[in-house]
Amino acid sequence: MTTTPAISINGTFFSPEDARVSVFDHGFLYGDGVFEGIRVYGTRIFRGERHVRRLFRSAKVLDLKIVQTQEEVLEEIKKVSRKWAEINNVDLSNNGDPLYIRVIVSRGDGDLGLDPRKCPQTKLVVIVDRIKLYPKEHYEKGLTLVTTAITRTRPDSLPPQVKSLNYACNILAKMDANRENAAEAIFFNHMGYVAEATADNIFIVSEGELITPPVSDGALPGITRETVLQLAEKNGIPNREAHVTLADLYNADECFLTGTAARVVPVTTINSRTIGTGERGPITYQLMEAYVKRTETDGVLIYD
Ligand code: PXG
Repeated sequence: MTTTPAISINGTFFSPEDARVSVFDHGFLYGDGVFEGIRVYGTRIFRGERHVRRLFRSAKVLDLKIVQTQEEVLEEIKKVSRKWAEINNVDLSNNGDPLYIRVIVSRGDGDLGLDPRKCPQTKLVVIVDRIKLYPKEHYEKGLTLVTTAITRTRPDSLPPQVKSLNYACNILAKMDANRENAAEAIFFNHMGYVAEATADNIFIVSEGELITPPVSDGALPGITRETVLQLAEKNGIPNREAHVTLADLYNADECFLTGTAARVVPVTTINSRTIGTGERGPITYQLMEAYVKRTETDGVLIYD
């Protein structure tokens, strides 16, 4: 069933045909802006406040002055989600595929120079539509990954914590994955430690312990990552943030990726090496199940 996206720009609804931004928008001209990808399970915006908080933290680094407060941005997301249900005549409490929310804040309209002072007002765009889950077989058989020679941006350049509109490096890395028919590519940082994948965080399990690279190694502070670390803690799975090397990846007992779109997805091959037994590992499975359960209860209600 095709659905119609619900879209607002600076608080005003637009049809998909009329939802347009200017060619002078600096998000378009320079990638000058930030974004979030969020999921709605049932009527709950999963970790809505955490996503909005990260949006503002990304914006702070770029000195993007978001006109709205965090509460107002969350309200806007709720409003557009309700609008989606209304225009598509869908009862969200009746399950079905989750919704996907894309929140973008761009520097706004300026001139052809890159000086951000020429952009008087930031632009807030919220797009809501349904998202399909990935094929079941990814979650059963696990993904094949490769490493990429593209390094994660250095913290003294574009800090990797910033979820900016500039994904050129991630796209180059993704092309490396595509070329080898792999699902994803793994970035190293400028020091040679594993950072993350192009749109997901990475975890390994080694001798019963869950390990993920720290944010200071170039991992985006993923909301799914944060949730998985909390679930590990709650389920008594030893966990820590630590440097991860290429050899650690190859020798891991288990490996998985986390992200809003992918959720928790096993990895069974990296650069032609079989990871662990080559099958989805038990701790990975435990966390996949725990994560899905968490999405059923955790979140900001669209209808309060
Ligand atoms: N690392 C990077 C570089 C990302 O872009 C993640 C990790 C996972 O973070 P969350 O908070 O989602 O657990 C991301 C996620 C999408 C989409 O449509 C998501 C991202 C980028 C592009 C598209 O889900 N970022």
